[in-house]
Amino acid sequence: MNENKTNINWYPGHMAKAKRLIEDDLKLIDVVIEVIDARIPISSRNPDLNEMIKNKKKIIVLNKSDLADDIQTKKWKDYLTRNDTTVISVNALNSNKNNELISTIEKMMREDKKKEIEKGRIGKTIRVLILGIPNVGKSSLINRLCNKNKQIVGNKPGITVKKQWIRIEKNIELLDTPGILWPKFESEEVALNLAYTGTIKDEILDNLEIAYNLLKFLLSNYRKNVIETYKLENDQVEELLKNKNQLENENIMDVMRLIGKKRGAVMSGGKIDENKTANMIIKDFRDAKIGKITLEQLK
Ligand SMILES: Nc1nc2c(ncn2[C@@H]2O[C@H](COP(=O)(O)OP(=O)(O)OP(=O)(O)O)[C@@H](O)[C@H]2O)c(=O)[nH]1
Ligand SMILES: [Mg+2]
Repeated sequence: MNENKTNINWYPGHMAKAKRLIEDDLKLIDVVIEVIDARIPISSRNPDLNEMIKNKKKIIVLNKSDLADDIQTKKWKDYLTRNDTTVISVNALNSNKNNELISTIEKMMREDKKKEIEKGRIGKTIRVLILGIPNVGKSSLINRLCNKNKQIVGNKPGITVKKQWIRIEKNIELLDTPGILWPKFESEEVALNLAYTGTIKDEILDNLEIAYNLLKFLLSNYRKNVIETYKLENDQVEELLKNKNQLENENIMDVMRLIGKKRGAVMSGGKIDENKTANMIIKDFRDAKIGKITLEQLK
């Protein structure tokens, strides 16, 4: 990313505040659901939260699995499963995994419930904390689980601004929370992954640079998808990428301009509108128009 943009403030004050508010409620929580993005299972895990939730029962929800590569999602599911962590892949816009998620919560709490009953307490509410980075689908998941559009959702980060309890079954309550990032990303790769998927506000990013890096990844890992989506000629793309007379990044920009031309992103005078093309590629990726793509891949 260029220098001006690397110093962007993607950890606004409300995130630090949200983290403190969640910490206040932790003692009430029985189970933590960490919602992550199936397209970026590592970059979408907030390292700051591990310490906070280390003694809790955990479920990892690999959300947006409808947008991710199915083979990769299966691999990530196995990779992330632990003794104390169950992993479920879902599409929060579709309710067919609701029962699996609710029965997993109930199964995890079975022993505790038995103890409560022995003590003469019946019907204790199970309290579940929903955590995750912005725009990952926390509120959408809650809406599916309660079969109502109770929570406001939206395709940009920072939609939920306060924590809120929502009862989904007679004895299960969920706590929706604002998406939280961490103050310093470990690498440029993590920052880019979060930018591609719409976790960081688009207004503070350099879209041309984001689209360039995304296209570079797609051309190495999902070239066939790119060629089919934009109806390009394989030979022409190969030739542009092999051009030794200029730097590799210019070769990739040539492919981007070719895509712009194909899609009619042309300015008066015939020059390709690079910004428009960049925004289109980012949008096509987010809408899965280029296919089901996982950005962090397991072998
Ligand atoms: N395709 C797809 N889109 C999803 C899925 N889950 C959520 N979305 C979309 O992702 C966007 C963000 O969803 P939200 O539920 O608002 O995300 P959030 O995690 O609550 O975001 P914040 O409140 O900003 O932290 C919305 O446009 C949803 O429609 C999913 O599984 N698949
Ligand atoms: Mg939300």
